[in-house]
Amino acid sequence: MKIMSILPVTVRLLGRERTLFHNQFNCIFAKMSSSSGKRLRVLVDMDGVIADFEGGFLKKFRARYPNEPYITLEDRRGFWVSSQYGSLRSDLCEKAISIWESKDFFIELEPIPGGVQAVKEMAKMENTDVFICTSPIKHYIHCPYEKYAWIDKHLGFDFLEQIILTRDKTVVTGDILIDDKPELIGVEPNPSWEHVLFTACHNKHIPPSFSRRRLLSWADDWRGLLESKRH
Ligand code: DGP
Ligand code: MG
Repeated sequence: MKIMSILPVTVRLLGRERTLFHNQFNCIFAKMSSSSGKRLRVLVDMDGVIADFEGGFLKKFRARYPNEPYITLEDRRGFWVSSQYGSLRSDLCEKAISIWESKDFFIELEPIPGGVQAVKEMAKMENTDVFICTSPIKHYIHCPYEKYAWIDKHLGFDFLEQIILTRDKTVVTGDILIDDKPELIGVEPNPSWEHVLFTACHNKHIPPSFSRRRLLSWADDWRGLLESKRH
């Protein structure tokens, strides 16, 4: 009986030691390589890049408000879902917000095809550090917890070390930030990263720009993109 009650604690502690060892090893290794300046730091956004926020929203909006008008993914324009719903009819703005403020919204988001696989693969690449850089909504009762739970579920427990939760990504340093939000603004006017726009239903109509590269999907050449930043 006693052994049975001690066992989960022991397993938890062993899990923690394994993580600590893994991190210490990574830190030492990171320092060794960074002295030669070769490590690449990749920041990957979550909603709209590896987790299907737009698809999850539309599915739950239609289920909760079956008699209300909605915007198909084809017709989505602009980053802010609530703004577009509000312009359809003013009360739809609040109804839209109620969807992502609900329990289980973030944890139940489907992975975007190829995203989880790509992140796992890049994390295994030599001289590469990958972080999930994501902005939680300010209604914090469910969202931050569920973002952690989503990463645990899809990328594994050890990947929890790689999460950066911030509402201002400009203060985070990195070589590249793969993000579907067209405008990333914050207190730092010159962020260290190159913003690569990940194509999403709300941004696909934005005309091509010389100054900003795109990743069309995870089937696109993300390996080449990373390689281009190593030189
Ligand atoms: P990120 O992908 O890290 O840029 O996070 C953006 C967050 O903003 C994500 O949780 C989705 C959420 N979001 C999308 N549309 C709206 C909106 O109209 N209002 C608010 N408050 N949040 C939104
Ligand atoms: Mg996003």
